[in-house]
Parts: sequence; structure tokens; C-alpha cells
Amino acid sequence: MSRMLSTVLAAASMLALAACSGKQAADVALPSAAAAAPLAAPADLGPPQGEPIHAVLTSPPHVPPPIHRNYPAKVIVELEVIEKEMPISEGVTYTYWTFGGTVPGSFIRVRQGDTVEFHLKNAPDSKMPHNIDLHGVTGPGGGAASSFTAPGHESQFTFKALNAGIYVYHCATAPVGMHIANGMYGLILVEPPEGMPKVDHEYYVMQGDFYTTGKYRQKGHQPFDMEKAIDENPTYVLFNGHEGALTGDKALTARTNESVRLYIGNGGPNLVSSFHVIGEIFDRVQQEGGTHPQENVQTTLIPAGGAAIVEFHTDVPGSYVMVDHSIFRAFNKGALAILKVDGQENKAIYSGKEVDSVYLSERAEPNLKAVSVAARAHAAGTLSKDEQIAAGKQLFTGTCSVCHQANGEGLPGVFPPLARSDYLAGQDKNHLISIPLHGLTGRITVNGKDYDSVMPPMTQLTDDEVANLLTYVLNSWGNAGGQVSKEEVAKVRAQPAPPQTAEH
Ligand code: HEC
Ligand SMILES: [Cu+2]
Repeated sequence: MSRMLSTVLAAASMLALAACSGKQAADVALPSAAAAAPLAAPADLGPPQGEPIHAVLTSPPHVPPPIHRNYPAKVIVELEVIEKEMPISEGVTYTYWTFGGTVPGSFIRVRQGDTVEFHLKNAPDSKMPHNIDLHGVTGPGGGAASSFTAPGHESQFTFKALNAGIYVYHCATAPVGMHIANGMYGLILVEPPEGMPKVDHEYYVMQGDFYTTGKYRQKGHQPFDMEKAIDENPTYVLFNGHEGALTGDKALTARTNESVRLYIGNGGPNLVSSFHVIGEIFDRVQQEGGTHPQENVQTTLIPAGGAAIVEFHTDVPGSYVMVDHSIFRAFNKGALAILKVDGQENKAIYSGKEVDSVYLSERAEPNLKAVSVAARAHAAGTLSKDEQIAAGKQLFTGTCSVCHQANGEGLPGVFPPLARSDYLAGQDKNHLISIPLHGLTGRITVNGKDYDSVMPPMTQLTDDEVANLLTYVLNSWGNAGGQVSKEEVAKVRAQPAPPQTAEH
């Protein structure tokens, strides 16, 4: 068995290598005003001048326009806390607590030296009191003590933005962890007096971890799970609060030969993010939101309650996948976003496909499609057999085809075929269901050939996903047909795993 096991592991690591190979370093530097900037000491740039200004707030992934002011002003910020139910994944809803109706909350942009008059409103239909702690505030609690606001009330406090940088804000009402876990965080940019260097695109992306009582992608309304949160065992790790918030037609966009600046925050409440863009190198990073940039960075660490400013130049068209490189979070908990770059190929920098390899973003897409097919069917009530087959087919691409191949033929001597499999035909339904749930090891014979290998359990799959996958397999490639329901899967899941022996 061990020889076969090492073959499986070798195949898996080859896939991982193929997925991670990115572009070569591009020798392009962005204008480096920040690099040359003097050490920013907390400076009182004098009293506010001119008429008070109402701050423009934006929803993610948008960022308010640059400030072209050369004097400190009084800036009025009005932010409303709204508690509302929204989808966290396809077919899954969650009750979010938000600053401004979105997760992360509205982006706030001011200039160093500005006097900020902050108005925090709490919507009348809120169930909880809330407040705000801005990490860009100098003063006890960062504003939290002055901003405790009951439902239907408004509070006001004023602070001077002494330090330039990108800062997290969050709710700090007890239980603090729960308010943050429900989505109560966002970013405030305090521009240096000379402003930010000009770029072609600025985007706002913020990671957060979420804790639901149900499993990842388990359909229906999912309440907050305090125990999982205390154990720091998130169900979802997401960019901009929802699975798919920045993929498909909601992907961020740019063209080749442009400069992109990302304001990347991490609301936590628990996890630290290893932020990475597959196939890009960050030309410049203001790590931890600090003033002095680091250059040529592959992955930048963003603490919970921290942020960074990341800049790069686009050279080659394609889909660039942004991930938390703690990689199970990307492919099994949702921490995945896409920057789509359109424009001219540049073969001198990247050749395109020279070897046949599995491309990460293409594998991510069918997975999301599978979820949307299943979710539509779920919303409609029960799934017909055809809907199960359609959903299973999409899911097979990202889940089983890695080993059994898209055409179900397997790989001779390594992965057995599912197509016209006499082994499959001879199993009772419960044992069939237990294969994806519990895995399969030991000697088996399929279509006259022996296999003595290991199929790992696919515990990340929900009951309806297993049902759809098996229904697809049973009705494909000349297999005998049949149907598996999610209730049947739930029954097998509830039983102990069968002993893995040499006999099946
Ligand atoms: C990491 C590789 C891998 C993945 C992914 C995988 N399998 Fe398997 N599968 C195997 C191996 C290896 C065996 C043979 C195990 C043995 O020798 O005991 C197997 C056996 C099987 C069998 C029984 C043998 C046959 O050919 O009829 C079925 C059915 C099956 N897998 C279905 C699935 C389904 C459905 C999925 C997706 C949910 C899946 N497998 C994902 C590696 C994999
Ligand atoms: Cu709150």
C-alpha cells in the first residue's frame, strides 16, 4: 500500500507546484514618493481651515477619491450601523452587523491634520447597542468610550487625525469578539499631507473569519457559533464578507501596464492573514500600514486588527487569484478573490501555457458554479434527478476529477476508473456513500485490475454535495444509473466509519 500512497502524495504535490508557479519579477517601479517621505511624526498641522467638509464614504471594493487639499479641514463623517441578513455563500444566509450596510464597513478617507467630527448612528431596528474604535484615533478607546449608541440613537465625538496611514476601525461593544465576528470592521485612510502617489486603480479588500453552527456551505440560515469562535475554528474565511464577493462578474479589474493599489485590511476577529496574489509580486508594500515601504514582496502578513497598502504593476493579462496563503482557507473556507487583467499578451514576460498544468483559478470557477446550481435547486425546494446530476457534474470537476479524471477513466495503476466500473456496480448504496465520506483504503479490484491505494475522506463536502456527486457518477460514462438523496447521506454520516480491510 505504501508505494501507492507515495504515488498519490507525489501527484498531489505536483499539482500544488503547478498551481503556485507565478510570473517572473517585473522590473517596474511605481513612483516612490512614500519611499522618500520623511519620518511622519505625529504632527498637529494647525487648526481646521475653510468650510466643514462632508466625507465621501464608499462601499467595498471602492475607495473614495484622492484628497487634493493642501490645508487641514474639519471633516464630518456620518456612519450608520445596520444589522441585516445577507448571503454569506450561495444558499446560505447570516445575520451581519455592519457599519454602513456592508462588510467590511464604508471606507473613510481623510487627510493628516484634519479634525474629524464623527457621527455614529444606530438604526432604529437594531437589536444591539454598538460603538466604534478607530485605530487612527489618539485617545482612550479610540473613540469607543464616546460612541456607545443604543438602537435609534446617535452619538458624536471629535478627533484630530495626527498620524498618516491605513487604520482598521471596529465595534468594541461587549461581547467584542462577537460584534467583530458579525462583520463590524472597516478601514480609514489618513492621507499624508502631500497625498498618495497617483495610481490607475485603488481597491478596498478586507479579510474576516466567520463562525456558523453549520458546516461550510451548509444551506439555509446559519447562526453565529460562539464556541467555534472561542476555539478560533472558523467555518468561513472571506474577503469582503461574502463568498464570491470578488469573483466572477464581481472580480476586480485592471488593464495591462497599469498600477494597482490595494488597501488590504484584516478584521479578524482571530486569524492572521498571509495575503498573496498568485502570479503577481508586490512591487511595494506598506507593511502593517506603516510609512516606510518594503519592496518586491511575495506574501504579506496582515495581523487581525491591522492593514497594509499593497502596490503592483500589471504586465500580463489573465486572472490573478488573491488568497490567504494559509491555503485551506482559500479553497475550503472561501478566502479567494480575483483581479481580472485585460490587455495585450507579453510573451517576453510570460510565455503562456507551455506545459499542461492545472490552473488554480479555472479550478475555482466550476466549484462556485456547482454551488450556485445546488443553491438554486435548494431554494426551489427539492432537487430533481437532473438538477442533482447538473450540480454533481460541476462539483466533480473541482473535487474528484483531480484523481479520477474528468472523463472518469482514472489513471492506470494509480486511480481506478469510475467509468463502467464493475466495482461501483457491485456496491450497496450505503457503502458507496461511505466512500467519499470516510475514504477508501485497501486492495480492491476494478474492471479486472487491482488497486491497493488510499482515497482520502472528503469531509469538507456537505450531505447534498455528496448526494449530487454520487448521482452524477452513477448516471455518467455508461454506469447503471440510480439516485442518492441527501437524507441517505446524512444517515450514513451519522453511523461510525466502516472498518477499512483488504476485502470490499
Ligand atoms: C486524491 C485522489 C482521489 C480523489 C480526489 C478521489 N478519489 Fe476516489 N479513489 C481514489 C483511489 C486511490 C481509490 C482506490 C482506493 C483503494 O485502492 O482502496 C478510489 C476509489 C474510488 C471508488 C471505488 C472504486 C471505483 O473505481 O469504482 C469510488 C466510487 C470513488 N473513488 C469515488 C470518488 C468520488 C465520487 C470522488 C469525489 C468526491 C473521489 N472518488 C475523489 C482516489 C481519489
Ligand atoms: Cu457592535
